[in-house]
Amino acid sequence: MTKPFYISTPIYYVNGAPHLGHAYTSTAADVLARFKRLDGYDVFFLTGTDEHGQKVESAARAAGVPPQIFTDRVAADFADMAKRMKISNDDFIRTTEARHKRSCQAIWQKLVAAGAIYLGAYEGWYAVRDEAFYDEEETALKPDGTRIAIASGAAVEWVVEPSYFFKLSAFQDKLLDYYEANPGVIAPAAKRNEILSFVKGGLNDLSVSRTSFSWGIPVPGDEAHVMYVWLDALVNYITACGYPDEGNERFKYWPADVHLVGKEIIRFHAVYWPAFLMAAGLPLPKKVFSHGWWTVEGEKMSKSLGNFIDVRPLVDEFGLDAVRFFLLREVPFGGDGDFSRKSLIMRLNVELANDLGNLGQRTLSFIAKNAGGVVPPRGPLTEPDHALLATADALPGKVRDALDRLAFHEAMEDIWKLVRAANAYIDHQAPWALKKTDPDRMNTVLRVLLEAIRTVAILLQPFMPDSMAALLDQLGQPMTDRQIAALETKMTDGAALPAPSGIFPRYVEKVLE
Ligand code: ME8
Repeated sequence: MTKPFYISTPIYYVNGAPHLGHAYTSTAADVLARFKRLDGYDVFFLTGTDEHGQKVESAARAAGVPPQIFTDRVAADFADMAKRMKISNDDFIRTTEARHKRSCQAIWQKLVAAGAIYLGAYEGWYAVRDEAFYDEEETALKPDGTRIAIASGAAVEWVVEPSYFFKLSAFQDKLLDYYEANPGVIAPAAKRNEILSFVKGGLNDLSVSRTSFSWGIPVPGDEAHVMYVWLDALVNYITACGYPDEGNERFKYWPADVHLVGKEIIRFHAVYWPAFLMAAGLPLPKKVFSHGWWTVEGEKMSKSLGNFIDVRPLVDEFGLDAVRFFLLREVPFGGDGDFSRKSLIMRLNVELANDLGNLGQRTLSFIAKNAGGVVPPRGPLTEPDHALLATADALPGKVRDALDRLAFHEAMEDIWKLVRAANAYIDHQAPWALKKTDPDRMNTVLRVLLEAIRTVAILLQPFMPDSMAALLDQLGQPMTDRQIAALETKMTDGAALPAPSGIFPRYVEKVLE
């Protein structure tokens, strides 16, 4: 039986259009999902949209359309972005779906039955932009007299309303035990420390319903209340597994192996979510990984600057795989990064066109011209052959290990070490010089190169699915044999190779800056 592997992205708010930040998380999750599938896992990959709450309701009002029509429209745009980025999600959940309402109401009842929910009144600060409550110490007064949340800069307002509360305060020790027993559960380490000190500092009960607006899931038995949008949103991860029907086929995927999130929502995922699950008696996620934030040309993306980048025009201009490659290559995963056209073009030209594109192109066209267009047989191996093949053989393990730690940049760097080593190997072995003097040796050199290129192509499929499919076609690798395990079998002597063509053209900036 294949092992299940469940990875999720956050479900994105539909108050605005999808942008680079959303595409980033989804692409990273997609790379891991694709890698795990290639590595023999039974993967469930979930993404979707977060459609309730005050923020979405007011965006719909500003657009002058009823919230359901508004969310239908924006959710379709998110689904389109996912499709254009070739995100291979197995489901796309929308929190306005009937299955989700049922699931949220069921878990609510579970929490009530467990004695974890009580009726009270909330009085305190609330930031609509973050859909979050803040203690006074977490806010600051600006010189103009308005108050903001220190962490995010979002405006807060004083809210007084009846509210149901979740007894978060009762979960402090249980949460600390959970973190202690599962050292890798919150990553990277800096985030783990941040969450640990937050929880050690003591937890207040959490307001989990609102009465001042109605765009949400009604609280069962008290329909004047809608559920707090974060409770509603987090539950999506089990709704998609069929909750409350725990006998559902999908339930085998729960608990999630990785919830991938941006750094600003780690607290919701690493504190509130496990506490809700503990109260409901459900298994807890195995890992919550938070990545960093992108700025654009040095600026934070914001409504006021109007500098949100939509990835789709970039895909049209540079090609899908170049964009996917850039997103995961440019910054160490977990850290912050900056998007600029200049660095995108640079990486595309240097690493894709020069390093990888050339390696494939010069090897394959040389074989087409000088080795009969077939996989050349290999003779006795020399020291440099062994060295290159040993680097290739060790690579699947290295990439697997890096991706298990969500170190996408490290996986890429390991792959590029082989690409660079293979380019240096061609230069030193100079197959063109062997053509007349020692054709058998030439064949061996070409064969060693082909094996190295095939290793690179198979391992890069999750990052660049289209171009690696094209490269594997050119290597004559059967469609049914492109799993990581296919690398355990050598290529077939004499197998015909189709006519090669370039995969990564150099990008020439059309307009000079
Ligand atoms: O927070 N850089 O939705 P959201 C990198 N609905 N990633 C970014 C980014 C940036 N500049 N901007 C956004 C929500 N992201 C909730 C989540 S989950 C149960 C509910 C990515 O639309 C990043 O993954 O504000 C971040 O966590 C997410 O989009 C926030 O999306």
